[in-house]
Amino acid sequence: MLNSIAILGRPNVGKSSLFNKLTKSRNAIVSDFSGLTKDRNFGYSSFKGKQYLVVDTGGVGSELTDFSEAITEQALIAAEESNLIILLIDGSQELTSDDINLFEIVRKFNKNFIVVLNKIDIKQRSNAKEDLQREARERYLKSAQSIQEVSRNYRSI
Ligand SMILES: Nc1nc2c(ncn2[C@@H]2O[C@H](COP(=O)(O)OP(=O)(O)O)[C@@H](O)[C@H]2O)c(=O)[nH]1
Ligand SMILES: [Mg+2]
Repeated sequence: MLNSIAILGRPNVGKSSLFNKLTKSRNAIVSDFSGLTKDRNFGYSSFKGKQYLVVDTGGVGSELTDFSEAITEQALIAAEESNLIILLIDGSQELTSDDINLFEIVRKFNKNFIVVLNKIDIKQRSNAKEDLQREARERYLKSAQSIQEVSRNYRSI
């Protein structure tokens, strides 16, 4: 079966941009307005001779809109069905409680995931990376999980 990668994150962090980059397409609508990606969006990517199914999802966050529940449900289905979750964070902004909640949700899937900080080209850098590392350390220890698990699941930052 094809390995699949699900891209999750709150609205506007750049999920669809990353999807287009990975699939070398313009299939996903990229926009400054949040909430445009409502359903899952599928594409293919190849890397080192292997093919991957890439799944773009709608933004998950606490802001309630007409479709937010359905969007969240679709995103979680994509995560559930994937072999790897990319949790995308906007590195130009400070970490939000929605980022942290999503981090917890993704972690609980108990599958491989990587956290990717996006928008690092924007000059005004934030403390997102450091805060995320601290949150991860504190939460893992609080929930009595081993540090080893941190390094296995929590690879990229
Ligand atoms: N500066 C900068 N802008 C980005 C980057 N990635 C995405 N964007 C912009 O952020 C906005 C939201 O991107 P989009 O891919 O639609 O985010 P999504 O809602 O998470 O799918 C768009 O205006 C993108 O052009 C990045 O790496 N750097
Ligand atoms: Mg999108």
